[in-house]
Amino acid sequence: MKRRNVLVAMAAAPLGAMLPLTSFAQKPIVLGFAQVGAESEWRTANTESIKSSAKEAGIDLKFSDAQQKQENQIKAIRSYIAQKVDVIAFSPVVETGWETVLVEAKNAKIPVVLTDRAISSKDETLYVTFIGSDFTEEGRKAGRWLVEKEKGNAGPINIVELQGTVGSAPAIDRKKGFEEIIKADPKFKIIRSQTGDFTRAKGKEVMEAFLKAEGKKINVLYAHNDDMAIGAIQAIEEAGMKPGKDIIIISVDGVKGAFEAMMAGKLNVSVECSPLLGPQLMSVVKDIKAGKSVPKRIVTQESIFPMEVAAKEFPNRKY
Ligand code: GYE
Repeated sequence: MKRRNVLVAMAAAPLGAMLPLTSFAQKPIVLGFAQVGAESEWRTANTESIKSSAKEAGIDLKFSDAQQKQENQIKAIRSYIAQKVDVIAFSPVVETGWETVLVEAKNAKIPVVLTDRAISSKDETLYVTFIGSDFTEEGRKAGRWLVEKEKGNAGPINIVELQGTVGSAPAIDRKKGFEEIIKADPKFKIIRSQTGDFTRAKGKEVMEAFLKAEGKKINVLYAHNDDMAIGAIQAIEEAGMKPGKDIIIISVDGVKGAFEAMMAGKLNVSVECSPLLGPQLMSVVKDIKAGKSVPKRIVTQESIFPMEVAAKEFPNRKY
């Protein structure tokens, strides 16, 4: 600031409260958010959380939907850089390939916040913080639930896996965490594993293929999100089998659709992954603008819901 402007600002500051909105009034913080898409119930709740909490926080939100395509997200980030927004936040659809655009943001001195999904980059100066769940732990919770459930069953226990979007942090980590737990006992076997891209339609389609290939051999389905599990439930019913009984189903997210499926006895358990990241994001954005230091990693607290507690928990669910 020029010396004269500093003096004007100083003189105006104490009067701020008494004055009507004038040119001295602070401009709202502008946040550019590049969303993954609208692939699941989780994502819809996440978008809603970000939009409503921006409004509440008085933050001017620029929002874009990349339809699950990295190139679209990169374009959106570039346009936020060109618009000189105050902060950029995004949920990276996949883990790799972000360096170039993030260096551009860094050179433009625009801080970047990662929400929900992480990137895999050695350069930690490319973003200020990562707010989101511990996906590996979610995978472990799913694995531990299964180990406990199948205690006393000699096996073999044949598992089919519906993976999330190829190369995405939740797909990579939920697989890793689950395998880490079940590999302790060789009776557990993953006989098929394929991506269903986190959508109901793909989940159904891939489950149909699994059923065609393996039929009654399948004992367990592990789906990386509820939407794919819900799609698969349909495929299982259409094949004349009982989801939740003939095939044990484990999924992740804990969205309302999963609770409904659990109450109907068709889904055995859902590991919680909270999409309600908006309020945390807005407070971090404000802290960054105020020059406060923020932790490099902010982990979301979560639980696990077996079908036995679904009816009791359902009224408390917010997404
Ligand atoms: O589990 C899935 C969504 O990144 C945690 O993305 C998120 C995942 C979530 O499509 O439903």
